[in-house]
Order: sequence, then structure tokens, then C-alpha cells
Amino acid sequence: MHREGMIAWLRTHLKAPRFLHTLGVEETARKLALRHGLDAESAALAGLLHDAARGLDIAEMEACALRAGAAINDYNRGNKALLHAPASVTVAREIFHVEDEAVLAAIRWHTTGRNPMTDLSKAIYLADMFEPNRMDFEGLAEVREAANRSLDEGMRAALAITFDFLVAQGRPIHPDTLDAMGMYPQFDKVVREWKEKTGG
Ligand code: DGI
Ligand code: FE
Ligand code: FE
Repeated sequence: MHREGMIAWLRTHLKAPRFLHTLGVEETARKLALRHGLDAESAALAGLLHDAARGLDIAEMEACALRAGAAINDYNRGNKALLHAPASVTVAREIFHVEDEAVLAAIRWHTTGRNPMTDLSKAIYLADMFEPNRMDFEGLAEVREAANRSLDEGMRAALAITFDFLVAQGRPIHPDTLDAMGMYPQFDKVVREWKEKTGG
């Protein structure tokens, strides 16, 4: 489907702030791709569709996540913040006929990250965090600057912020997030201590 058709669908299936956020991620992902030598159209497409399932109700979201091959478990059951990523893969495939596995993977891992991640997936993870419509928070400018230097520097800054945020909120850390931190030795100690503390 062409961009105009996708835009029309997203406009009616997402709340207005989320719709604006997806346009911000599309543009930010395109810029990151151009800066770091990735395919700009793939990045823009993944950015546009990364949250496509965000407006589904939880039953639809779980069904879509299952069709994308995700397991429903104690971490993500009933949790839209985690399930919308695999669910958006199904929306991209079934409604927009996206077949590019690199684009689908970038959508799949945009919330937690994973180990390993492609450069395209890193670009979407980062664009999601600091697109200009996203509410500003402590440390965001540093993530943006780091991501302009390199995708891995950006990921290190972004994962550190995500981990601290989740710990501060007392939320469980998804194993895929801990795996993503495993890409970078600087997190070895904090991940080991976290796993010892939580028995994970
Ligand atoms: O969909 P967005 O709001 O644009 O952003 P997102 O897909 O990155 O989702 C962010 C939410 O996901 C935020 O509320 C934090 C949550 N999240 C990210 N990693 C984890 C997580 N929640 C849990 N429980 N565990 C994680 O590892
Ligand atoms: Fe998301
Ligand atoms: Fe998002």
C-alpha cells in the first residue's frame, strides 16, 4: 500500500497524539538512516508503522501478537506497552502487505530491543525514543547527541535510560530488554546484579 493509504488508516486507528508521534518517528528514522548509511525508505516505513497496533483492544492485540509468532507470557499478558510491538508486525503484514523482513523486525523489536539488533532496528528504537513530538525527559538530549555520533552510542544511552526508568517505576524488565543490554559490556554488571536480585 502507498503511504497515503497507510496515513489514512493510521489517522483513523490511532489517537491524535499517537498519530503525530508516528509521523515524528517516520521522519526521525529517515534522518538517522541517511546519517548512518541505511536505507532511508525502509527506515521511514518501519517508523510510520511501528505503533500501528497501538489502538487495538487487548484481545485483538494479543491475537495479532500471536500471529506474529510472539508468545504470551507473564511479562506481556494484558500489557499493551509490550504487546503492541509484535501486534504491529501483523498489522503491517496483513493490512499493509509489508513483506520486507528487515522492516518487520525493526517494528517487532522497537519496544524492548533484542540481542542482536540490526542497524535498522536500532534506528527505529532510537527514533521512537527521541522524535520531536515525544515529551522531553531527563537525558533525552544526550541520547539524541549520542545517536548522531553512532547507532551503538545511541543505544547505550537509550538502554541506560530505559532500564533506570523501569527500575524507578518498579516495573518488571522484559528478558528481551535485558538481552539488548547484553549487546554492550558496560551493562554486564548491572544486568548480573538485577538477575541475582530478581531471580531472573
Ligand atoms: O509505543 P511507544 O509509547 O511509542 O514506545 P515503546 O513501544 O517504546 O513503549 C514504551 C513503553 O514500553 C513504556 O511504557 C515502557 C515499556 N517498556 C519498555 N521496555 C520494557 C517496558 N515495560 C516492561 N514492563 N518491561 C520492559 O522491559
Ligand atoms: Fe511502540
Ligand atoms: Fe512509538
